[in-house]
Amino acid sequence: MTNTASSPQRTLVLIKPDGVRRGLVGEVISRIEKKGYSISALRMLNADRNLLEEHYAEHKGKPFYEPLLEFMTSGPIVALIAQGERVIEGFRSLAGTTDPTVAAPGSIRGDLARDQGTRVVQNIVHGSDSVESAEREIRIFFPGL
Ligand code: IDP
Ligand code: MG
Repeated sequence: MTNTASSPQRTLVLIKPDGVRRGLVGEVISRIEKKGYSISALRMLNADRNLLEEHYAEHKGKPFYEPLLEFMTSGPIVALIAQGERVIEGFRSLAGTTDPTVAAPGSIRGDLARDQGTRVVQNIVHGSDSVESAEREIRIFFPGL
Protein backbone atom coordinates (compact mmCIF):
# COMPACT_ATOMS: atom_id res chain seq x y z
CA MET A 1 0.00 0.00 0.00
CA THR A 2 1.34 3.43 -0.90
CA ASN A 3 1.53 5.83 1.98
CA THR A 4 1.02 9.38 0.70
CA ALA A 5 0.69 11.03 4.11
CA SER A 6 3.90 12.74 5.18
CA SER A 7 4.76 13.02 8.86
CA PRO A 8 3.73 16.36 10.38
CA GLN A 9 6.25 19.17 10.47
CA ARG A 10 7.92 19.69 13.85
CA THR A 11 9.62 22.61 15.54
CA LEU A 12 11.62 23.03 18.73
CA VAL A 13 10.28 25.66 21.11
CA LEU A 14 12.17 26.81 24.21
CA ILE A 15 10.60 28.87 26.96
CA LYS A 16 13.65 30.80 28.12
CA PRO A 17 14.55 31.53 31.78
CA ASP A 18 12.74 34.91 31.69
CA GLY A 19 9.52 33.19 30.61
CA VAL A 20 9.78 30.56 33.33
CA ARG A 21 10.74 33.14 36.02
CA ARG A 22 7.80 35.33 35.10
CA GLY A 23 5.31 32.47 35.23
CA LEU A 24 4.54 32.50 31.50
CA VAL A 25 4.91 28.78 30.77
CA GLY A 26 1.16 28.23 30.70
CA GLU A 27 0.56 31.35 28.61
CA VAL A 28 3.07 30.28 25.94
CA ILE A 29 1.80 26.71 25.81
CA SER A 30 -1.77 27.96 25.67
CA ARG A 31 -1.03 30.16 22.65
CA ILE A 32 0.57 27.22 20.82
CA GLU A 33 -2.41 24.98 21.56
CA LYS A 34 -5.03 27.62 20.76
CA LYS A 35 -3.40 28.18 17.38
CA GLY A 36 -4.08 24.50 16.76
CA TYR A 37 -0.63 22.92 16.99
CA SER A 38 -0.11 19.86 19.10
CA ILE A 39 2.64 19.30 21.62
CA SER A 40 4.30 15.93 21.23
CA ALA A 41 7.05 16.20 23.85
CA LEU A 42 7.76 18.50 26.79
CA ARG A 43 10.46 18.78 29.46
CA MET A 44 11.80 21.28 31.98
CA LEU A 45 15.56 21.38 32.43
CA ASN A 46 18.54 23.39 33.56
CA ALA A 47 20.47 23.55 30.31
CA ASP A 48 24.22 23.27 30.66
CA ARG A 49 26.75 25.28 28.69
CA ASN A 50 27.72 22.41 26.37
CA LEU A 51 24.18 21.81 25.27
CA LEU A 52 23.62 25.52 24.64
CA GLU A 53 26.88 25.88 22.71
CA GLU A 54 25.59 23.20 20.38
CA HIS A 55 22.15 24.76 20.14
CA TYR A 56 23.47 28.29 19.47
CA ALA A 57 26.52 27.29 17.36
CA GLU A 58 25.49 29.68 14.56
CA HIS A 59 25.90 32.66 16.91
CA LYS A 60 29.42 31.86 18.17
CA GLY A 61 31.61 34.97 18.01
CA LYS A 62 28.74 37.46 17.95
CA PRO A 63 28.76 40.18 20.64
CA PHE A 64 25.66 38.78 22.34
CA TYR A 65 26.89 35.15 22.33
CA GLU A 66 28.42 35.02 25.84
CA PRO A 67 25.58 37.04 27.42
CA LEU A 68 23.15 34.71 25.63
CA LEU A 69 24.74 31.58 27.13
CA GLU A 70 24.86 33.22 30.56
CA PHE A 71 21.21 34.19 30.32
CA MET A 72 20.12 30.76 29.09
CA THR A 73 21.88 29.08 32.03
CA SER A 74 20.44 31.53 34.59
CA GLY A 75 17.44 29.33 35.44
CA PRO A 76 15.29 26.47 34.26
CA ILE A 77 13.90 26.42 30.73
CA VAL A 78 11.10 24.44 29.14
CA ALA A 79 11.74 22.60 25.87
CA LEU A 80 8.91 21.26 23.75
CA ILE A 81 8.20 19.87 20.33
CA ALA A 82 5.19 21.41 18.59
CA GLN A 83 3.85 19.87 15.44
CA GLY A 84 1.45 20.61 12.62
CA GLU A 85 1.37 21.84 9.04
CA ARG A 86 3.88 24.73 8.61
CA VAL A 87 4.44 24.90 12.38
CA ILE A 88 7.97 26.30 11.93
CA GLU A 89 6.80 29.53 10.33
CA GLY A 90 3.57 29.46 12.33
CA PHE A 91 5.37 29.46 15.65
CA ARG A 92 7.85 32.15 14.48
CA SER A 93 4.79 34.25 13.69
CA LEU A 94 3.25 33.56 17.11
CA ALA A 95 6.59 34.50 18.74
CA GLY A 96 7.08 37.79 16.87
CA THR A 97 10.35 39.39 15.81
CA THR A 98 13.55 39.00 17.84
CA ASP A 99 13.49 42.52 19.30
CA PRO A 100 10.53 42.64 21.69
CA THR A 101 10.38 46.44 21.65
CA VAL A 102 9.10 46.35 18.08
CA ALA A 103 7.58 42.86 17.94
CA ALA A 104 3.98 43.09 16.80
CA PRO A 105 1.34 43.41 19.51
CA GLY A 106 -0.55 40.11 19.53
CA SER A 107 2.66 38.11 19.40
CA ILE A 108 4.28 36.49 22.44
CA ARG A 109 7.27 38.83 22.37
CA GLY A 110 5.18 41.85 21.40
CA ASP A 111 2.68 41.33 24.21
CA LEU A 112 4.86 39.97 26.98
CA ALA A 113 8.42 41.28 26.65
CA ARG A 114 10.34 44.53 26.35
CA ASP A 115 13.94 45.75 26.36
CA GLN A 116 15.37 45.35 29.86
CA GLY A 117 18.62 47.15 29.06
CA THR A 118 20.61 43.89 29.17
CA ARG A 119 23.37 42.91 26.74
CA VAL A 120 21.28 40.04 25.43
CA VAL A 121 17.69 40.61 24.54
CA GLN A 122 15.34 38.62 26.78
CA ASN A 123 12.43 37.60 24.62
CA ILE A 124 10.72 34.65 26.36
CA VAL A 125 10.86 32.05 23.58
CA HIS A 126 13.01 30.35 20.98
CA GLY A 127 11.60 28.74 17.84
CA SER A 128 13.50 26.87 15.11
CA ASP A 129 13.87 28.78 11.84
CA SER A 130 14.02 25.98 9.22
CA VAL A 131 13.32 22.27 8.79
CA GLU A 132 17.05 21.53 9.09
CA SER A 133 17.51 23.54 12.28
CA ALA A 134 14.30 22.09 13.77
CA GLU A 135 15.50 18.52 13.29
CA ARG A 136 19.00 19.41 14.54
CA GLU A 137 17.65 21.20 17.64
CA ILE A 138 15.13 18.45 18.41
CA ARG A 139 18.02 15.95 18.42
CA ILE A 140 19.84 18.13 20.99
CA PHE A 141 16.94 18.47 23.42
CA PHE A 142 15.09 15.22 22.71
CA PRO A 143 17.62 12.60 21.61
CA GLY A 144 15.79 9.70 20.00
CA LEU A 145 12.60 11.57 19.11
P1 IDP B 1 15.58 34.45 17.13
O1 IDP B 1 15.52 33.92 18.54
O2 IDP B 1 14.49 35.45 16.85
O3 IDP B 1 15.68 33.36 16.09
P2 IDP B 1 18.44 34.87 16.71
O4 IDP B 1 19.00 35.84 15.73
O5 IDP B 1 18.52 33.42 16.37
O6 IDP B 1 16.93 35.31 17.04
O7 IDP B 1 19.21 35.14 18.09
C1 IDP B 1 19.13 34.22 19.15
C2 IDP B 1 18.84 35.00 20.42
O8 IDP B 1 19.96 35.85 20.72
C3 IDP B 1 17.65 35.96 20.33
O9 IDP B 1 16.40 35.34 20.56
C4 IDP B 1 17.99 36.96 21.41
O10 IDP B 1 17.72 36.44 22.71
C5 IDP B 1 19.50 37.09 21.24
N1 IDP B 1 19.88 38.16 20.28
C6 IDP B 1 19.84 38.10 18.92
N2 IDP B 1 20.27 39.23 18.36
C7 IDP B 1 20.63 40.04 19.38
C8 IDP B 1 21.16 41.38 19.42
O11 IDP B 1 21.42 42.04 18.40
N3 IDP B 1 21.38 41.91 20.67
C9 IDP B 1 21.14 41.22 21.81
N4 IDP B 1 20.65 39.96 21.82
C10 IDP B 1 20.38 39.37 20.61
MG1 MG C 1 17.21 31.90 15.87
